[in-house]
Amino acid sequence: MTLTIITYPDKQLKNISKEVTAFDNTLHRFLDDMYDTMITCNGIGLAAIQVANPIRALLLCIPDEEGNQHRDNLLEIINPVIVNTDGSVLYQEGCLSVPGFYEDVERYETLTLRYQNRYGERCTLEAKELLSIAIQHEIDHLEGKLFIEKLSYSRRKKFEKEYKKALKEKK
Ligand code: QAP
Ligand code: CO
Repeated sequence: MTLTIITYPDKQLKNISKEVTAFDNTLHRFLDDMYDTMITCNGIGLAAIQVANPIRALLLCIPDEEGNQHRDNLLEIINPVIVNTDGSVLYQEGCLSVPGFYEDVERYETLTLRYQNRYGERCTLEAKELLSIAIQHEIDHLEGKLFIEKLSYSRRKKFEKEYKKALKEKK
């Protein structure tokens, strides 16, 4: 089942998501619905708050070299904590909750992540390249932050202008 993605400037996107404590069937069904939603909407990452559920859960499915996504590469990340970071990189990011807008954002180049999987088992992963960037983008959602908040004043102005124009044209 696909869920509805909420988009900027919906205030719910500012909510701080809560720790997951129940690793039960309700969570599993919700994660499955998040996956259907992410794939249907052509996303590589999705945080639970983007479908209006303020829990610390996110999905990532990074495409292979040919640009294809495989369910085997799906990461279901719950209660994540970044424990180590190194370097910095610029990458042109987008977001399913900010459709049609892409801008360069600075992120850590590599990181170590501790998290739980859908069964509550504790996991650790080392991330670099697009996975590292995507993890940071999605964890920001859990803190109520969007990538547009990391833009310089002038780029944020450019965003507000373009986005408002696009919203008007949609209606
Ligand atoms: C977050 O973003 C991300 O505007 C995931 O019209 C972004 O999946 C991680 C999307 C960049 C790392 C680097 C955006 C789809 C998808 C749009 C997404 C759109 C359709 C964004
Ligand atoms: Co996003």
